[in-house]
Amino acid sequence: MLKIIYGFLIFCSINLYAEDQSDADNFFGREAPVYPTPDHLIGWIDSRQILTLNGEWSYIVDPMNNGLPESSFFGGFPKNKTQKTGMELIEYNFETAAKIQIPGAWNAEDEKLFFYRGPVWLYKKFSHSAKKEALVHLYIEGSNFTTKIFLNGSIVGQFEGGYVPFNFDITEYLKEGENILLVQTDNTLNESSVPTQKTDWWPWGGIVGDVYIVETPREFIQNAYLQLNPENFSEAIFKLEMHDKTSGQRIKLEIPDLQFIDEFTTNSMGLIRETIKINPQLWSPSNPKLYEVIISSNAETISDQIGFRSIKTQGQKIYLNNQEILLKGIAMHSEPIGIPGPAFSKEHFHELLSTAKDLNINFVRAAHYPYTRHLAKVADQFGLMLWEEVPVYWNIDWGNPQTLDIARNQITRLVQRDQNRASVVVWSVANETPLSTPRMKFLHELLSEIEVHDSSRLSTAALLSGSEEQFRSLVLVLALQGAKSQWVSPKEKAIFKLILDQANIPLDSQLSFSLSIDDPLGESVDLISYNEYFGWYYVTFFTDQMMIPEGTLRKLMFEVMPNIKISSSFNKPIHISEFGAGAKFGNHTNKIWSEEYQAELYERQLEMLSKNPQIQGISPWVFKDFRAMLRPLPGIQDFYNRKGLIDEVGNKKMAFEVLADFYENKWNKKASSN
Ligand code: GCB
Repeated sequence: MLKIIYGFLIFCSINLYAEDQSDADNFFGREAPVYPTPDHLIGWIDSRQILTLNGEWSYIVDPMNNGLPESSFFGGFPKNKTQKTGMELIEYNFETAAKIQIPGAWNAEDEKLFFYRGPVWLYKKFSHSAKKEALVHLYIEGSNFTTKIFLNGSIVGQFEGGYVPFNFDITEYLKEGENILLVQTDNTLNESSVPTQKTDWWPWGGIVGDVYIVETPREFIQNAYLQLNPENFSEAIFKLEMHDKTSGQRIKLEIPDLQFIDEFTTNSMGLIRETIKINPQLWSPSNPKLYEVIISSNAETISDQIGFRSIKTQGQKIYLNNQEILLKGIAMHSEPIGIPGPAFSKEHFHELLSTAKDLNINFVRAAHYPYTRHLAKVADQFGLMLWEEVPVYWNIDWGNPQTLDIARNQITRLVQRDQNRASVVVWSVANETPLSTPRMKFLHELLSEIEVHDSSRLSTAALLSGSEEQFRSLVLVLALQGAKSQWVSPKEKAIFKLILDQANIPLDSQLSFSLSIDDPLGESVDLISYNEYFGWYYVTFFTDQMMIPEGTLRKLMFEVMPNIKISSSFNKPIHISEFGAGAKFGNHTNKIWSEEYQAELYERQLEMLSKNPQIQGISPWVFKDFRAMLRPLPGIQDFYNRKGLIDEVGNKKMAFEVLADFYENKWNKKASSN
């Protein structure tokens, strides 16, 4: 039999080779079918009629990507061919395959897959009997990074780009009784994906958010927006959108606690745009008041808990509900405390945020990609302001329209999902992206996309700045400090003096280092955000050049840090979106990687930052040690980025208290106690 197949293969391939190479390629694979893209996002998901598919799924690893219908000669895994007589040749079996928990990442749940980057198939059986008049959708809260979906052997569609929710109408593929859902997730990143190939966090693969079967009426409310009118606190702006542009639909809006009830009718585009009169208590960190909001049509009712607040900047200040506020923040990754893999559940975020609250924060930077919707829901309840971000990170494929589509889609879905969360006060479109014209164009597109959906929050990006020339002057500041210091060795002193001589700087001069954040994107964002690593990375740039031991330069850097000036030519508030140092919990050597070094760096940084009046917010890097492929150092990192204030299981490092004390006792109490 095999011989015949091989004979047939050889015959065909020779034949095809002679005619056309692309036909030959098709013989070994097939032409890729069309994979539809997801539908418009369904909002208010937690109040819909849902069947959860969370729980145990089967999985098969497919490193050669052989299971797709287009890449397999035998039709691929979606056929889900099963043994009937014992004579069928089948080389996979989902029924007997290993099991995994969804939501969850296969590279966290299966040790063998820890470093694996490629396709994995996930399989779930479920029974469902839908109402006749209903539409049935498959909703996935997040799946990394390319996802292909098959239901009962049919192609449902594909979603490119991870972390954000998407849904498909699956009504036509559903069967009464047992259904088989097969999802291929591929966590490979490449130069045109978002994020791009290289990131300082783990590319968790799989379905990393809730999976629901959602039933809606045929004419259903797609999404609705209800937020305070920033111009008038006794008004809210109400926007609603019907699926399929259903016009003339009567919609009732109720906010029982405010005794508000009114009815509206959708226009010819299936939309409502209204200003309503309410007089809510405003949401703030000290009073995170949420109101139940109920929206109903004659076919369905949806509801949510919504807080009302305003956020804006004016000059170099930030205002929450028209009161000046400092953003006392911490940056995070979406990884739970003590559990390997990504954070996805209400419980995960509850624990993360309640532990982070011990830092006396009022703000969290949720870096570098969207987390599941539970984060902002918990933050709403906790009174924590949030920065949400898309994974446009480092140098991505700026000129590629497909890359832009992925990023645009991510920001749109994030905004559509979290537009009613009072906690979300900042949308960030990028992190540390090197300056170039295509980069500017790309990021402007993302900023305009936000503007289309929600202009009520602050926009930002963690910018890059500091020219080579600026940093060269830091060398002189360090040399001057060194030349004047008592503890520096005579040999080192001689080098410092030589450097100063060459630059014509007398020993009795006063020098301090000034950094100006002038990235031209600053023009287009509300908040000038900047990541800086004084005391950690920055000295390593100069050690070779200056021929001075790194230890000496680190010490000098600590001495000069409190006088460093940070400003921006844009008359806007600055947010220091990152600073930090690595430390292994329990390492008390006083050297680099020790808790003491990290704590001292925090002391110096906080002194420096609080002396710079344009800085109105900070979110040090980072709350918890997180998984990172870029961090192999044995015994210290072991593939964790160790800049956490707690380690991966929750042990607090010394710097934790330094920051908590700063926020509680030292940083402009008056303005930030809002
Ligand atoms: C950065 C990046 C962040 C890294 C961090 C670090 O500037 O924004 O993703 O993890 O530095 O630890 O180096």
